[in-house]
Amino acid sequence: MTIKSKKLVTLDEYIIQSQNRFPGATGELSQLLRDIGLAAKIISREVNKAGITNILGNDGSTNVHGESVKRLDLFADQQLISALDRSLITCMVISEENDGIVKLNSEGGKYIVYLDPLDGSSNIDVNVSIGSIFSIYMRQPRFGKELVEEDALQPGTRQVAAGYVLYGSSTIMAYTTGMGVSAFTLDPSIGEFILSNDNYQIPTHGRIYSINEGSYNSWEPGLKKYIKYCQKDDAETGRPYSARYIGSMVADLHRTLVQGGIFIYPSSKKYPEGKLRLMYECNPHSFIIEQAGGMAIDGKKRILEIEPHSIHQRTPIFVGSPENVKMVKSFMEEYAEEPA
Ligand code: AHM
Ligand code: MG
Repeated sequence: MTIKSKKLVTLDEYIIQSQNRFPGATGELSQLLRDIGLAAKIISREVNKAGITNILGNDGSTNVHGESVKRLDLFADQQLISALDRSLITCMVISEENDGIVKLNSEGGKYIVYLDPLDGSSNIDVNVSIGSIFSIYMRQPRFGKELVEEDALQPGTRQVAAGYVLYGSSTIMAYTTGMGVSAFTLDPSIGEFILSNDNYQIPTHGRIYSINEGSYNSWEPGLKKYIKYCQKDDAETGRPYSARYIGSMVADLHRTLVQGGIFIYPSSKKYPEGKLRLMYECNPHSFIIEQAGGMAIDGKKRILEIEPHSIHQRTPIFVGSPENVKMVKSFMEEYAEEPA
């Protein structure tokens, strides 16, 4: 009797196999990714039973952005930071939930990690997909000196790895180390992330646009015109496009990666600089989308080339299939001088 079975590859096996392709690798980045994978499993477990464990709702405090902090946000923050602290590879963490840098026990560790521990907070209490986001940098030149915030202010092009965990109808972890995008689906029955796609390619053109249209009146003219273009009938380009907006960046970006199209969070009257954070929301997603063949800009230039001036800074973002991003850019250039 021959037994034909598909070889299942776990996240840990995959990370080790990838590391083995680089004979000089120290294994530290691999360990760091495995630490994040472990924390993600713990967070996923809590998210899945949130309604029965008294972990939903507000914590009563506000974070550095003045937003009310949910208990699950804090739980995710603690899990990720303590997982990174345990393996003594990371010297500091910057997280949406903490005002300044968080120095870890290994001040000599060579990695700096940005985290959005639980993104999509407004969706936590209503059982809609949420996610964790991470972005990893090497500590730069001033090795040996005291760690300061400036050490973490590096453009997105210097990310050595980035990824997200989506707690959706299933839990998926996707990451890149600059050699394509791999994704793993959590099999809760065995507690393992199993490889589900090791080379995501975003469609060059997609028929979905994703933006919070409630702010339409305060957008710039070119963006308003682009959204009208998306809604217009045209059989050749498959318009009207469909509108999809979950309100959790991880979920909206994962759909964009798989199905193509465009996700936009522009500047508006309420958020003149855009709402989303450059270092732990836009850079990691832009790295992933570019690695899958997509594009990410702030309206004019590439997100990954923005020189950061602050760890919590915001930026507008237009990200997705290359043809869609080029099209919205051309609309905004064409109507740049028009009054709002
Ligand atoms: P958060 O970090 O407080 O969760 O806010 C970020 C979220 C993103 O996930 C999402 O894309 C965006 O906020 C939605 O904002 P809005 O409700 O303004 O459309
Ligand atoms: Mg967030």
